[in-house]
Amino acid sequence: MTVSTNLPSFHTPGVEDDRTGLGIETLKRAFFDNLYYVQGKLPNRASTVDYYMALAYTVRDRLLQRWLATEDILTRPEVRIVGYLSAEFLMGPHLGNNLINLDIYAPVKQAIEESGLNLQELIDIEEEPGLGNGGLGRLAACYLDSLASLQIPAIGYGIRYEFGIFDQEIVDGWQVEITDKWLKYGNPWEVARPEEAVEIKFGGYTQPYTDDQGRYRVRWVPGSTVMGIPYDTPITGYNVNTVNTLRLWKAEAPESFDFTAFNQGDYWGAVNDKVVSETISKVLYPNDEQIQGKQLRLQQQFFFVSCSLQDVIRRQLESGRTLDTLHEKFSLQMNDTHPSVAVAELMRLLVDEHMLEWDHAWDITTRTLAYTNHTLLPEALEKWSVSLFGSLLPRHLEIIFEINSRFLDQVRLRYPGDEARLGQLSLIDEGGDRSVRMANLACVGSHAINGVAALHSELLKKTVLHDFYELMPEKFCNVTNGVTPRRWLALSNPRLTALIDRRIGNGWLTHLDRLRELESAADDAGFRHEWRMVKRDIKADLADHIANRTGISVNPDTLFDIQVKRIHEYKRQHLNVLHIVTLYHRLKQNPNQDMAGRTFIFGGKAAPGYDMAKRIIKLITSVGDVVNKDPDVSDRLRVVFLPDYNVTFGQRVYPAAELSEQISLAGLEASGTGNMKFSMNGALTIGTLDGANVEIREEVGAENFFLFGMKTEEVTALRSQGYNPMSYYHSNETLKAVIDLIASGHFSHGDRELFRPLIDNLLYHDPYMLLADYQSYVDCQDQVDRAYRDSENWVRMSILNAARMGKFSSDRSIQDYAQTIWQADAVPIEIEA
Ligand code: 73E
Repeated sequence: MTVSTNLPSFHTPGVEDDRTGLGIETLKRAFFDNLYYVQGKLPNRASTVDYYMALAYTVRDRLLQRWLATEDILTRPEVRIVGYLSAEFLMGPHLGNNLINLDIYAPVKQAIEESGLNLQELIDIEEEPGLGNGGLGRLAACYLDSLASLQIPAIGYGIRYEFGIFDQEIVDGWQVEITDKWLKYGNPWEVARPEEAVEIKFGGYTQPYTDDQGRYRVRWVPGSTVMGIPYDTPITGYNVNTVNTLRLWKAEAPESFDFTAFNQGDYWGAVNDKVVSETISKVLYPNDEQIQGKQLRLQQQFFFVSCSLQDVIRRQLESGRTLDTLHEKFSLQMNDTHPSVAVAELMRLLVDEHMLEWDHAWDITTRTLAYTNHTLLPEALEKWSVSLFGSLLPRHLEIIFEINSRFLDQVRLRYPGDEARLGQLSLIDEGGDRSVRMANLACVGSHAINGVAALHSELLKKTVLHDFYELMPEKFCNVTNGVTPRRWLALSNPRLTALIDRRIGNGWLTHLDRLRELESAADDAGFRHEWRMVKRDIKADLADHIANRTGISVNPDTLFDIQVKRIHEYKRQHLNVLHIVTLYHRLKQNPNQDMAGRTFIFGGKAAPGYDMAKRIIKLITSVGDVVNKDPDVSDRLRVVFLPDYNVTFGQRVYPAAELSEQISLAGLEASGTGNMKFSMNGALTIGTLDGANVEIREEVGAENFFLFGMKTEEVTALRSQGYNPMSYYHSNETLKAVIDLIASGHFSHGDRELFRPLIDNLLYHDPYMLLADYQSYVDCQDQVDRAYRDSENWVRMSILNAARMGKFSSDRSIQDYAQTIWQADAVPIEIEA
């Protein structure tokens, strides 16, 4: 199906429109026009931010026709829409990405340069919308890019947090959190749509009643109301007319409030109600995979889910359809359990508000919703205490009890007398303080359940969702994660992109499997030389950046060994540190030790309340302080912790990497996506058989991947056998020396207490089994060292890594979702000239 739009055009033939034209003179005129009329500035008074804003509006003008055309086709009854429900969208800066996707980078660069400005400077000044914690939020952003690029009509639904993920500063080696004021200068990419605001209710009580047909019904009498105001951001597809929408909801107090209260003299009360309402979308919870069970978090979840479902229902009815066919027009994907209250809210909307029969509503609900699980970590499984849930959402709690009762009846028929299984499958955890299990709710209320990498999907079936798998195996599937090569190659690594273009032509950015055509180039010495030169230049740029940001000078001719991701014990940044201290110890013992110089680069945020993670940051910076200043080693070892790792910095760091650290304990990293970004940019991986590492290794070939560590089955076996970390400490002389060195205060000015919590945890508990994997890791790192010194072969492996990453384009992931879960098709849009 190709659709053309007949939206009115305001174009006068023969005259380039200031809002759409792409001629250099037109672009310049439009740019200064926006500076004057939108920013209200003359060039001699304008700051870089003003120029950035003027350019952003100039670019936005140029996508509006396509955006409106895409919005227009959503109203057609036959067009199927994917709704991606996610509490996080970690979009990264928009300007550069839109220049690439609209294919206007070159003319805009020329226009900006002819205006005496520097395009890169304007791109760099954009404050990124950090509305996510890490991989899960960034995945949502990559998926929006691919949905648009594949011309699949889609809407991303989430929360417009006023404060996104905090900015990280490092003070005296420790993380300090600073509020992220991303909206400070305004946001040129969003359009508020207050006319499409919806009402969201909380609290109160429920009341049974009989309707005019004599049927038993329930009415919810809420205790309070807030408004959800949609803010839309255009999501451009790459070289296509599709421009989808990211719709983020902001919470506001209903307007009527303040006036009545004001008239009654309760000025404080009126203002306070407003403050309380607006708190809902105030700040992103900065915890990655650690649930705190705070009431505000449940309010946020319900808020954006209810806003989005009401929006979906409005669109369904406005397209001329009835709610009986909601599942034919919409497919709604729940990004983890964060939006899983959607199961209960969609039932409530259909049954209580739109008067459908329960069974009919249930059929529609389960055919509309699907659930992606992103983690096996027990501390990330969402549960809400029944009393908290009931006080905030009394009607939803009743609905969940009803769903549960009907569901458990079916389970009883299938497994008569199996009380233990019933207890496991129940939506309610009856142990201790009773709680609602959101993963169970999501499983029961969805027609599809997927994990995010092959290994993860298998482990889901064997462990946390085992009973659900036995009961409903047909719902389970795998969709391995992917990342968008537009942002993670074309935008972030233009030099490598140009080199690849010269070798294999273009077209590969949308058909990433075509990178395989580079395989033969790996044997071409000339090409290897060019590849090496590109990497060398980018490393030099990163070295400059590191010097500016931290004052640490690093040598671009050393091996750039990089670990960037959230700081978490299961990701084992401290295993990386044990290796660094091992090398340090070796060099101190034998200063003539033959080894390639290495620069270890770390980046990542710790959840503000996660003491162990914050101490790991302090350990990295402390080891760096000693190593970088020690003349015995500092020509061969450098350790850098780069503050405030985010999407913008990721775009600098992946292209410069030579070794990618993916060293989680096997079975704990569901997929990982940084691993893909590194490898696409020609870094080799040192990693465990965990998450998507397994599939990356399959694709690039075992000989081009540095594998170490226990496999999941070995981890399970060791644990059940009774793991004793101390035995590794006593039986491994180097390991003991390394741990003793840290414990002695060598890296903490003699303070033996600073790292004691970390060391004691390793020696007495070691839940992530660093000590068990230590020797295998160090041996593997020695292999890396030898491989790096055979530089021709290293470059060969680097080229082969990039060449074989086609599978990990998010385009492939989205095609998998579209075929197996959403049944969604491309709808190419024709725009009349
Ligand atoms: O392995 C990653 C995965 O690549 C996983 O840890 C991450 O999701 C990525 C994308 O699939 C993830 N984040 C969360 N759960 N899994 C999470 C949980 C609670 C709050 C915020 C994020």
